[in-house]
Amino acid sequence: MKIDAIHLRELNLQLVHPFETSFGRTTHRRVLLIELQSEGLIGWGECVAGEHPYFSEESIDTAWHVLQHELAPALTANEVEHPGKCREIFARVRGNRMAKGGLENAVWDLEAQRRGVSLSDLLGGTRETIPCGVSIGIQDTPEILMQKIETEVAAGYQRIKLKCKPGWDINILEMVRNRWPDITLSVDANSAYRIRDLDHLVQFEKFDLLMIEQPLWHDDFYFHSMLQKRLQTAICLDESIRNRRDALAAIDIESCRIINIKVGRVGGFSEAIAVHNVAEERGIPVWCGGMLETGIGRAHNIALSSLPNFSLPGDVSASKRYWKEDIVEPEITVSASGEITVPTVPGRGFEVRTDLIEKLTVRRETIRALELVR
Ligand code: OSB
Ligand code: MG
Repeated sequence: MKIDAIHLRELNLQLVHPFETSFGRTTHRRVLLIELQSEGLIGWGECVAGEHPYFSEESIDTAWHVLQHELAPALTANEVEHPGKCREIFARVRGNRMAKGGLENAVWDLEAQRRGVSLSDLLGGTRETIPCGVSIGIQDTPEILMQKIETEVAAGYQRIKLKCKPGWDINILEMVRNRWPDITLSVDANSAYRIRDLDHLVQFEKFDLLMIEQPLWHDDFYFHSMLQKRLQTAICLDESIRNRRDALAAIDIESCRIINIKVGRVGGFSEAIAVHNVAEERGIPVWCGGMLETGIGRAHNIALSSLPNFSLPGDVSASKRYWKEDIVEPEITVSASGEITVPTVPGRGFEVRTDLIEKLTVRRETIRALELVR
């Protein structure tokens, strides 16, 4: 396929509820969307880099820079026979995986339309529906948290994940387990603990958690492996897993027993599929993480979650938990049994509301293919 033009846009969107993790609170999202124009079709991608480089080294501003000056020019200068070729085209740019992922996924989005197949089919998906969980942030009071859990359990979500940090952990888990002894529960620390907290973390065992996500350093395997040896509860790695080789290393030294796959964190669908496959070969279940995406990133997460080894409920939930008005139509909804139906129509299966996007755009840039090289 020939890419004629790449449009970058920044949207400013207010979250319905602020989202707080151990590294900070988000009230608004600055969303970087990528629109690919190719032979009369339009592919969309969402770069999930945050407002600040707190979850990873990237931020929306670094991603914008790398997309505009490196990745988009490289893509328009190349013939792309298959979206899987993007990794090679982007290879000389080190890191910057969220920038790469946003662009690569737009190519997959386009390719699904070109071939007239669903994005799920193109990626190798097999599930008709995906199981959904929710990630609930740190709240101002435990009472507000209890209310939120009640709402989400009543909505049918299959797994509740609580953000935790020192001072918002054992006390909170006691309260939650007293009220809901049987729900599937997990925690995500986003690297809030150190190995010196080992005895403290061992106390999490009594809450019968499905997993403890990324308790230690964001770039660590070794100390997670030490910790996993001391815990019955499974450790799940998020931040630490950047690619297939990381997944292999983490599995081999038993740093984790579960892996969270975020397509942006690993640099796009190709690498996400590679992580999925290596985990599947070694009997390690995976689930799809979220980054407070709009409907575009969410549609892509749904397609990815339809692969066979995504056997645990993910953090992919309904649009209305994040946005008053989502930028896709229909918006993403979750059934009373906590499932999302995977679209079977060609492409991503959710139409992009370009009028609304136009209204929300605060910054834009276009990179065109050079006619000379054609
Ligand atoms: O660690 O999974 C995380 C949001 C922003 C950054 C990191 C994380 C999260 C979430 C939210 O947990 C998941 C979602 O609801 O999109
Ligand atoms: Mg996480």
